[in-house]
Amino acid sequence: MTLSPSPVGRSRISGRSGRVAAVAAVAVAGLLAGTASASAGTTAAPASAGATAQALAAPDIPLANVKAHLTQFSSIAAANGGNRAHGRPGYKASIDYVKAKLDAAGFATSLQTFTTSGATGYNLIADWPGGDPNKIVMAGAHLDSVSSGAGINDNGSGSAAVLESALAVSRAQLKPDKHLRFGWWGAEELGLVGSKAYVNSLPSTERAKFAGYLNFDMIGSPNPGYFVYDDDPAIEKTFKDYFAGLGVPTEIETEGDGRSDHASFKNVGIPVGGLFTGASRTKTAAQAQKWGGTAGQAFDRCYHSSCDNTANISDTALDRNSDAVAHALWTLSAGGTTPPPTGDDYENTTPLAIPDAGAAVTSPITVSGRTGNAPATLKVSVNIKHTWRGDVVIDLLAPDGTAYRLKNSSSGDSADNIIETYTVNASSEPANGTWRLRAQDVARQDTGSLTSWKLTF
Ligand code: DTR
Ligand code: ZN
Ligand code: ZN
Ligand code: CA
Repeated sequence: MTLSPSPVGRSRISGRSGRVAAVAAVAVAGLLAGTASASAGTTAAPASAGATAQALAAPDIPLANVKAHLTQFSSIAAANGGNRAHGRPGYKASIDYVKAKLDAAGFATSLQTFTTSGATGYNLIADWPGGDPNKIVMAGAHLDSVSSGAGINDNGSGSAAVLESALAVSRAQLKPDKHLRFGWWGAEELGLVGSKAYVNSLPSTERAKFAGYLNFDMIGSPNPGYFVYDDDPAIEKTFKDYFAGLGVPTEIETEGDGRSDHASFKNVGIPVGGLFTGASRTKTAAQAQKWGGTAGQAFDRCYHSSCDNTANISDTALDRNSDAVAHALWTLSAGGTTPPPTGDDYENTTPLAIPDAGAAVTSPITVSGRTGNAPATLKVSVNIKHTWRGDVVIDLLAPDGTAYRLKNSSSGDSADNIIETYTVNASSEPANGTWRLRAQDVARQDTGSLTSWKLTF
């Protein structure tokens, strides 16, 4: 029988902020490239439900978990002379904290030592077992601070986001096509020393196995900008598509190469990319117009200062960037980089309002000229803008009206937007005919609209 979404009870003070908070994991992924045009169809008659879909996209990274790591880094600094700098006890304590989390989550970890400025430095490398060992996707962040403070934005933010994304890989027991590796670097503040030591330790045969290195250094600046490294085009597009899906404009990171650990990888020909929310440069009026925040003020007024503490973080920036880290890992470690052949995709890009706590709406795609049934792995890519995505129930309706539940409502999932690719076993359905996406907002307040959706056979 068709799952009938029941009105979701909730207490709320006003709008989304007053709702009862609850954590719900909702996956997010960019839409696939390449489309065939679709013609309009007619509204489907309701019918019995079918199988549930399984999302193939990154989970939401809980901001609370990322901030808990920042709290730990802050405590470590407080207990060790006020910093987590290279050669100081606070740095090794930071390494030990991160390593313990990863060991407990099933990663294969190793510590790499090096010497600089008369002190031993440490890199932490963590491999997620599985995936093609000849295609490595690596995410990294420097873990050291400057000696003047705890380094919570620089670079606790990047370190915590990469750590929590790795833990999300473990929670999901992800089985990516490519091999996932993670790195936390020492002595970046002394001149990218740790990451250079790591890359130099790799024989050329190992370097050739890297499909990409993703760098995250300062991704929670209190007066944030949203900068994407403009190095490898595929990596850059992955990040830009993600933020476009959130409706957040991005700019190319222009502080120049060599400013963080991705340079060590780029210098040996490994494709790189990454995210940055800004340091001591000043936010312009135009940037404040598109991103909010304060024009004429530095993106991070506490850059390399003692006030780079847990108050020196924008939760919104840290949340969005942490989710972007996970999105990039899931996306770039998945199968081949070639999109499905054009002609197997059918897309409807006609926007459709989803009435708040109202009737379901449907958007049609008519498929013709195919033979036989739809595949067991029919991909349904959905792009819905909504200010409280937990309100929305989504079904795929086959041409004969059979409904396949893609997403249930989840009270309290207050995050924005649904950008997700579902996989549906539609092998019992003839491919040709008019398929429909049915969306319903089942809770009052907060509303949204379908931007586009796509079928990939
Ligand atoms: N060098 C980094 C901060 C930094 C400055 N510009 C960029 C551009 C891209 C990433 C990081 C940075 C540090 O102080 O750690
Ligand atoms: Zn720094
Ligand atoms: Zn940094
Ligand atoms: Ca609503």
